[in-house]
Amino acid sequence: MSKPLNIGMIGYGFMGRAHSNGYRRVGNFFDLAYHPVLKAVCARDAAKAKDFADRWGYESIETDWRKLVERKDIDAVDICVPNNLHKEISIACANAGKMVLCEKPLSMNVAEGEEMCEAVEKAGVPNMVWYNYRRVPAVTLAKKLIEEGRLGRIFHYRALFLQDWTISTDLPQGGQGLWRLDAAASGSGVTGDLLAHCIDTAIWLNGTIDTVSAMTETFVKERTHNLTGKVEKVGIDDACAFLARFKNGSLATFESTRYARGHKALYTFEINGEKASIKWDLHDLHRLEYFDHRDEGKLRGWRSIHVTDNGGEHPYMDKWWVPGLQIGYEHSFVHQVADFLDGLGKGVPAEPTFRSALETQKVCDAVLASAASGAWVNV
Ligand code: SOE
Repeated sequence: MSKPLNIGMIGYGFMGRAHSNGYRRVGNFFDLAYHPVLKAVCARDAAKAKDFADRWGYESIETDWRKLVERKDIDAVDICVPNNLHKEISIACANAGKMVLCEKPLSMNVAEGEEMCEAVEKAGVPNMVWYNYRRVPAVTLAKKLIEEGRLGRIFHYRALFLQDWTISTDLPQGGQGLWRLDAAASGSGVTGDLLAHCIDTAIWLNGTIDTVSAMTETFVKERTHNLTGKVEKVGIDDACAFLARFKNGSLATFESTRYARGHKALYTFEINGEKASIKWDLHDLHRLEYFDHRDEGKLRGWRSIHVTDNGGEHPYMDKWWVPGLQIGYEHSFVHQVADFLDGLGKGVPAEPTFRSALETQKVCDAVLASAASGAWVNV
């Protein structure tokens, strides 16, 4: 019999839905020591909280996050609110002895992240940050291939995350849905929102990033602020590109923008090793491209692995349908919930913990510092 784990969700936007879907579906597909119980959702607007609770099956609502954190019937708090609230809520959760699952990026900056790590570690509460792309089966397979040494020495890492949704100068900044454009709420633009994903995957697959050289640009300098109604300076980076050196000696390029007309969420990475290379593309997320130089000459070429084999060869796929039938974006969250619950059962923390996610934050801070100074910055 699995044990209940009572979840309190703070926030009800896009990520609130993605995580709730993960909690609801996990028990249908995974055998775990714990099963999530959707106890309460918190939003300042009671009608919106009620609507969300009804749709997703939360038992109750709160309109003040402090009340939710203090509730005796909540075991784990899921933080799905803008980045400027992550620190205060996480620390309150730790002090109240609650487990914390925090949406990415961990924090506004490294200093905040350090405080958050100290709080959860001092309290000894399980904690995790939602870097969901690690749990796309093709990405997890890439990790497995690298760990098996199939690529050999790694020379290059190349990552892109391209979108086009903020090109219009009429788009306001701030408030629900658009807080990502407001530096006071988000901390940064594409660096914390999109490159943080690329950096998390890169560190996971290829190890520590030592040093970076970055440039950023804010193409639209002023936007009306939704909360004040005034035209205000835009403080986020609309685009960011950086060069990096990994500790293992490999070189990297990272690029992200919300101004790449035609691209919606084009997250891609390519890794070139001495013996083999791999490529992945979020728009075609169930495929992993693999080139192995050791293949027989006449057959050598890029192969496109459809990562849907449920015979135990492809990560997570034994839990889903039959070979050849795909899963998608939302399943990466189901997998992350499954790994968190599995970790609880086994007493092994699911990655990335706050401490691991702080490494990504350090790279983000170094990237922004380098863009500001024009110099190479050590992470
Ligand atoms: C931004 O548009 C966004 O929703 C990010 O906030 C998510 O983290 C990313 O996965 C998709 O794009």
